[in-house]
Amino acid sequence: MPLFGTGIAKLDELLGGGVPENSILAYSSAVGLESDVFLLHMIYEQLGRGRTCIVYSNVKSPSSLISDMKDYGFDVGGYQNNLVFIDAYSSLMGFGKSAEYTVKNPSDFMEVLSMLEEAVDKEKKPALFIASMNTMLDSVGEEAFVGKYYQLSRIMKKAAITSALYVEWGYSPEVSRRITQADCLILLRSSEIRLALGHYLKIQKAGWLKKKKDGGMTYRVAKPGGVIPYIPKLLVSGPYEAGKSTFVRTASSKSVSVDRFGTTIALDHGHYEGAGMSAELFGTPGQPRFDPLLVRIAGSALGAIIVVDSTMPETFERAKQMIKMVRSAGSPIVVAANKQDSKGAMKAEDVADALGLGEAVPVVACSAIDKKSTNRVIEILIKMVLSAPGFPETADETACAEGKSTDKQQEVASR
Ligand SMILES: Nc1nc2c(ncn2[C@@H]2O[C@H](COP(=O)(O)OP(=O)(O)OP(=O)(O)O)[C@@H](O)[C@H]2O)c(=O)[nH]1
Ligand SMILES: [Mg+2]
Repeated sequence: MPLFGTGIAKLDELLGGGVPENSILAYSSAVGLESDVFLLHMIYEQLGRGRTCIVYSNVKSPSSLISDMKDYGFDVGGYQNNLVFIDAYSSLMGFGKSAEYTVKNPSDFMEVLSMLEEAVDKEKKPALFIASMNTMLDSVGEEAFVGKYYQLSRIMKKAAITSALYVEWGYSPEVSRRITQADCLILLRSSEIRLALGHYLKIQKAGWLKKKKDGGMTYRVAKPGGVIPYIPKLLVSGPYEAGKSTFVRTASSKSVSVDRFGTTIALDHGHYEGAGMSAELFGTPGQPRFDPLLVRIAGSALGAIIVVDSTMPETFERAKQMIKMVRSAGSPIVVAANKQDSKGAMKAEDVADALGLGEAVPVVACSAIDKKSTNRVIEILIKMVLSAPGFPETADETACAEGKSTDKQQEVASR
């Protein structure tokens, strides 16, 4: 069964490779997010694979949609022949005909349906995109929409793949029921409680996945770039001289560290990019006088790396103490058994035994001077972050329940 890519590699990964043929993929977005970028990603992806894309455009004119795509870096100039618009916007605005298919009266559901069907039949197995299902709903009225949804659904199923966007302006239960009939439902949200979390998506439904997926993906939207999987904060900490600054420096494309006589006296900061993901790394100094800072950053980070010097077992007690502090914040932790390239370094398994942490905290062999090695640690942590049960809602709820949100908001505000 062929799988259709969303154009966002990390999301495809979460979906088990993509969305199966003849599925309806619905993005259901909170109000006020740049959610149409998800459809634009997929249009660009499918055009790139040589597939004809039909776009039902009822929020913008086809030309402004094309110019939006260009802003995100999706230049469709070479694909004009495979990009077919059903313009349900221009007639509404009194602009006249601008596309191959123009809906004269977007509030006439019968006209909308017959034009969609005509286009889908003519193009033979196209990908179909409904740029805004809620605008369609508003135009035709709820009664008609609910009453004839089965017809719309039948047409959408004729396409090789359909993707539709809903912005949640508040639906009746009847409408919600239709939306949740989609084969794949992805919720787009922004976090109000944990401000540093920014935007995230959550896969609410994807029937073809054998195992129900927990978790989701945090992201940011960039022009160009579109949806970029993004973790706003990962903590890097550990005992004195363990290699935290080296870790952040090696792992980052850009990094800053404030050192005095070789020891860090302020935060290390670096920007990580790898495996279709980017993240901000924040390193705290190791001395106990900075512990309040450690606890504070752990509280707003989505995951933590504790770097330990595998040649210095005498520092493990301190490492355990730090892990305990970070653990109380509830985010996933990975221990980097660092300096594996040094003589006398204990193996990761032995470091794990000595720390006695159990399976929830993996101990990964690492040499902070080697980028492959730092990337491996970060990738393991990111996997844990994205698949944490209920993520990222749980993070919010935990923060809320623990009354940390004010703290977090203050911290973010003061950044
Ligand atoms: N051989 C080897 N040396 C390392 C490695 N990681 C760090 N070092 C060295 O260990 C020393 C301490 O590294 P830093 O990165 O400054 O450690 P830190 O944890 O930031 O130290 P503080 O900020 O002072 O707590 C430096 O001399 C590094 O070059 C490693 O993987 N292998
Ligand atoms: Mg340092």
